[in-house]
Order: sequence, then C-alpha cells, then structure tokens
Amino acid sequence: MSLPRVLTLDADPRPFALDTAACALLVIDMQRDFLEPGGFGASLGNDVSLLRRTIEPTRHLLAAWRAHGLPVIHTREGHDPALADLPRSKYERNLTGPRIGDLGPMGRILVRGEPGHAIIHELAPHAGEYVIDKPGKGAFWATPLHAHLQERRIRQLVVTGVTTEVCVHTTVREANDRGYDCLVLADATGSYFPEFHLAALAMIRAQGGIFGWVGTTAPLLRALSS
Ligand code: C5J
Repeated sequence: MSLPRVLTLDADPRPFALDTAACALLVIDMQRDFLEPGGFGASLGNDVSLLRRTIEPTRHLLAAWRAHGLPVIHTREGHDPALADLPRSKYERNLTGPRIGDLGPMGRILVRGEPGHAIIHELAPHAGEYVIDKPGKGAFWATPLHAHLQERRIRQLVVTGVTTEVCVHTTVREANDRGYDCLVLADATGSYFPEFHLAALAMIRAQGGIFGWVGTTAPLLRALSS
C-alpha cells in the first residue's frame, strides 16, 4: 500500500503535515527500567504502573508505521558498566532508594546490557531499526542521532515514550532547536505524574506550538490505514 507524500493530521495548535518521505517515529525509553517494578523508575519511588497505558497505543502505531516501511528509532537511557558516562550529579541525585549501578531484581539499575535496560518485550525493536543509547535525558546529547537524521534527510519526528516531562520533553526541545518539527502523541507518552504529563504537553503546543505539535495516535493510525 503506497502512502500519499503528505498526511494531514489533527493536532494542536494546528494540523500537522506529516511528510512521509522525511519523517521518523522516535520511541523514547520504553525500557523495563522505567515501566517495570524493581528498575530505575521504581527506585525513585514512582508507581511504574502509571506508564503502562502507553504500551497498546504505541504497539498499534509501530505495527501501522512498520507496515509502510517508515523509519523507527528507539532510544534507551543508560550507562556503561563502568559508569564512566554517569555524571556524579546524576549518581548522587537519589538520596533514598538504590542508585544507578546498584544491583536490583532486573540487574544493575540503568546499566547497558542488564535486563532492566532492555526495551519492554511488547515494543521490542525489529531487525534494522536504529536503537540509540543515551546517557542523558535528551536523545541528542552525546549520541549520533542528529547525524543519523541529517544523513537520511529526516526533518520531522513523531515522538512517543516516557516520561513526558523528562526524556520526551528534553528530546523535543533539543530537536526543536536543531530544526526538526515534532509531533508528540499524548496517548503514547506518559508520566508518573499525570499532572506533569498534561502540563508538559501544554508547554509544547502553547504559544503557537513553541516546541512542536501535540496529537494522538488515532488520526495517524487512520491516515496510515486509509
Ligand atoms: C527519567 C526518562 N524520567 N526516560 N527518564 O529519568 O524520562
């Protein structure tokens, strides 16, 4: 099934004209460390079950997106086993629970190669999809993401993942400053704090879309299937 070059999608503050020849789906940090008990999110005292509502919309979107051979990029937050890329400030931030690098039920917390660092099985990357490991909250900092997108002439990002106000927001701000248009999907992004989720989305679409656009998966799924 061939797609029109441009899909016009309902979004705020105005419709988003998705250029199917210059876009990628960016799935941020859908890792066991954030979505399952015993990982990094839980170590900070969060109720990780609050993020699970994002899984089904993202799974459906991935299936529809992949059916057209459109590019998918996954990110994973984490650190190398020696913690050489872990700033002291980030390490010391958690005063109460186990810290990054400590052993938990899913291996060492937020460390690459450990079971908790993996993307949840429901959204596991397919062969050939680009997986970016990032030490920070933003997917552009200390990663090859910008070069990867530039090489492929990608100018638009459809953004999903967790958490809305931390890694999604940081990445969207970084992308915006580098000239990418971002459409952030509300039902496929989530936070441990529902009020932060809403506020973060409001910040993106405010002031005429100061950082980007906010939509949902439904119009995109309809456009991809029609
Ligand atoms: C956090 C993230 N919340 N992926 N990381 O520390 O949003």
